[in-house]
This record gives sequence, C-alpha cells and structure tokens, in this order.
Amino acid sequence: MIIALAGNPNSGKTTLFNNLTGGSQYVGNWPGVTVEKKDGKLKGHPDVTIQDLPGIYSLSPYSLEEVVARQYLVNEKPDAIINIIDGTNIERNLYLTTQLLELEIPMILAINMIDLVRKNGDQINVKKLENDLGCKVIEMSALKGENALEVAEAAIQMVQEHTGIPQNPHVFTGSVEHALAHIEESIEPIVGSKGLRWFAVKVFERDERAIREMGLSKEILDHVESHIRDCEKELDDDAESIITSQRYDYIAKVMLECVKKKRARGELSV
Ligand code: GDP
Ligand code: K
Ligand code: MG
Repeated sequence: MIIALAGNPNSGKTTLFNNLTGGSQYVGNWPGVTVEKKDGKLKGHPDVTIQDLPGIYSLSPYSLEEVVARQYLVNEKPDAIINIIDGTNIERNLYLTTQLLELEIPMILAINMIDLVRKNGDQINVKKLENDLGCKVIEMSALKGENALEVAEAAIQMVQEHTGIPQNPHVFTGSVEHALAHIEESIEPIVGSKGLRWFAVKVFERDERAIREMGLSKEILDHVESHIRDCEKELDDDAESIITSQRYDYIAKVMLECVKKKRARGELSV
C-alpha cells in the first residue's frame, strides 16, 4: 500500500515523514529531474510505504515540483493521500486542497501545527470542515507526535475499507459548471471516470501539458473551446483566472464557516 504526503512547503511534511518512517527511508530523485524523491516504510507496518512529494502550492504546471507531484498523483494513483496543511495558515494551504479533492483518491486532511493553533487561541470546527470538504479531517502536531500515527492509521483504514474518496468537490458558478459538464462528456471516453472533474478543470484552464498528456484530439479541443469561450465572455475574464478566483471565493466561505481566529492577522498580542 502506498500513502502519499502532499502539502505546501513548510507545512511540516518532512517532520511528519520522519515521524512516520523513523530511520527507514530511501532518498533518490524523480525520474529525469533533480527533484528529491523520498519514501520509507511506515513504522510497524512493513507493507505500507509513505511517499513524500515535493512541497507545492498547487497542481499547476508552473514549477518542476508541481509537475512532478501531479504526475505522480495522476499517473501512479497512490492508494491514499495525506494532505498536510499548516493550521496557522489554513486559508492559503486550502488552495492546493481544493485541487487534490478533485483527484478522487482517498484523502485525509491533516491540520498540522495544532500546538501553535491552540497557543494562538484559534478554533477550528473540524466536523464542519469535514462536511464542507467531504473529506476526513484530523488535527495533528507532527513536531510533538500528536495524532501523527493516527493520521496514517486512518489512511490505512480507508484503503482497507475502500472508503475516503472525497465526496463533495467544490461547485463553480453556473456557466463554469455548464462548460465543465460539456468537457467531462467529451473527455470521459479518453481519460475515464476517475478524477474526471480534475481533468475537465485542466482542459477548461487550457493547461497545455495536461491536455498533451491526455492526448485529446483536435475535434474534441475545438468543441470544448467554444464552451470555454462562451463562459469567458459571460464572466469577462480568462478561464484560468475564473477557476483561481472562484477557488479563493470558495475557500473564504469555508474559512468563515469553520475557522475562528482569536486575533486578526497582523494584529499584535499584548
Ligand atoms: P516541510 O517544508 O513541509 O517539509 O516542513 P518541515 O517539516 O521542514 O517543517 C517546517 C517547520 O515547521 C520546521 O521548523 C518544523 O520544526 C516546524 N513544524 C513542523 N510541524 C510542526 C508542528 O506540528 N508544530 C510546530 N510548532 N512546528 C512544527
Ligand atoms: K522546509
Ligand atoms: Mg521538507
């Protein structure tokens, strides 16, 4: 069984990885690139491999790390993902989360640095967050070892029970969803049903690398292009910005519902 660790840089991935694997780890490079590849066996579970992925802010094609991580997730399809996020910086970290949720791979959201969150006096409504995202959420401190093994064990349980596939992907506004529905219909015979929504969003964004890797025909691309243009005209924005800004709107709404900050950001403690 392979469990992948995905998260932003500085979310605590290395701390969690070391915590879960102890001494046993293998360090190399991803094929063809000099991005570090690291995996190890989960302590006490010789049949479970923890695969560390490069720290990334999104699954876009803008950096080598992002391409490596997304190719691994999309092509190798690990059995489960632990998405580790910095609990003191949830809003920014959830941007990657919204993309990971679309892959339809069993996933746990591990809110790390919970020791600091408590110290700051912030409150996270875990149940509400689970409901909003449609994905299991566990608070954790990788540094203190609090709930680290529990997160891994919850991932194992999901795989064994064939559960944990995110159930509640973010819904974009009407004209975007309309275009996505057309795209999904056109590409499903080629990419299959798993992660279909993620592929459709990539096509909508005109992500050249993703489109090349899917091997879509010119007919399909011409057909979906008309729907993308209609949507851009209606919203008076380019497709990629439409997706990004709607993800941020959605995250802002989730934050309002689920996270109570004791102090506004930037405000000094006395
Ligand atoms: P990575 O970039 O995602 O691999 O993050 P690291 O594992 O290197 O962690 C970044 C920093 O956060 C380091 O200084 C860690 O010691 C610290 N850190 C990681 N997890 C926790 C945690 O649960 N609580 C606290 N307070 N610090 C943490
Ligand atoms: K680091
Ligand atoms: Mg690291």
